[in-house]
Amino acid sequence: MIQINRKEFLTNLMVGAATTTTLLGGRMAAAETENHNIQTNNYPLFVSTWAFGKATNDEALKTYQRTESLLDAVESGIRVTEADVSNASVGIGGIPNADGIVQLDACIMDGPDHRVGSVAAIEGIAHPISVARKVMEKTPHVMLAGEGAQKFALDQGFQHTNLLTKNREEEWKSWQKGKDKEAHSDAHDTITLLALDQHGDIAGGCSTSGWGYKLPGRVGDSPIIGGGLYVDNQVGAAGCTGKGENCMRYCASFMVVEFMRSGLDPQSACIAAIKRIASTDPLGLNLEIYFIALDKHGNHGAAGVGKGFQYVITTPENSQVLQSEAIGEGSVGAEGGNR
Ligand code: SD4
Repeated sequence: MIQINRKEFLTNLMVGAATTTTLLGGRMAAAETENHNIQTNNYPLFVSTWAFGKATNDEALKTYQRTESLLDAVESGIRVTEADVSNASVGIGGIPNADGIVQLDACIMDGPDHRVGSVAAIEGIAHPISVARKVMEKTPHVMLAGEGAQKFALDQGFQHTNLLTKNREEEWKSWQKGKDKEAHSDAHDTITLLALDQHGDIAGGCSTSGWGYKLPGRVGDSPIIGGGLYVDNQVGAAGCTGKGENCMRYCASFMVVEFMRSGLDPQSACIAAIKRIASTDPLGLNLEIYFIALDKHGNHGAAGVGKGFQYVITTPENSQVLQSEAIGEGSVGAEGGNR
């Protein structure tokens, strides 16, 4: 079992805090680090998970330039990924659950008013991010799940859509015949999108079909506020992708934002959250979790376990796929120690 030594963890945090002091010392200092600091005139800024987030960000930027609405930008960007049938982990074409039914999770969060809308295990609706937004704007609730979420969507005018594509159905059938009926744990790639405008306002959203061949009714971290996504308009935002169970159990996105509140820059906050979780969890670093984060000033960062992961940064000047910081197995102490 890989565990982090408590003293080592505290030392790591102090290193992170030192980096932050440099960052807080001035924007030029930050620009010289690897923290991808963004100039203040380069807004809006979009940060999303995985390389497919580039199309998401590009659409979000176009929408923002037309509407000046961060929520419109987040919704329209995520809809691009949801509509991509070749993407096996989001929206139509997503991997189904163990019964061969595609169940989707999504949420959206509005920084300035701290409003949230979320849907979980919704079936037969192609754009759960848009349903989540309706939950936020048209109901007094935060989250709708399962049949209730679908009924609400149909009442709001969304069309019933078959989300299971031929390819995914064939794969599911051969999975069913296979001896190994374990859920397809590596078949998961949420789109999570964080957005910041020139006023310092923040919004975010995420959408996923979740863990492939999951138990029917399983809900991941993506629609759970503080788990898969968290936005605090005073501080910044963070989102998680990967094995949702390992984010939900720690309110991981909330944790990243709270680390930023306490002074860490976004990348250090992502690293600190991973190390914090690994320091107490029996899984150690075998967590399969990946974070993106941005702060109110346009600093952004990412980190994941193992090989890390790709994420995308987009501004009006540039849209680029970056490789996150990777927290490798053993890099935070494999000898055990205090938990
Ligand atoms: C889930 N976190 O349902 C999502 C899936 C994901 O990269 O993000 N995969 O657990």
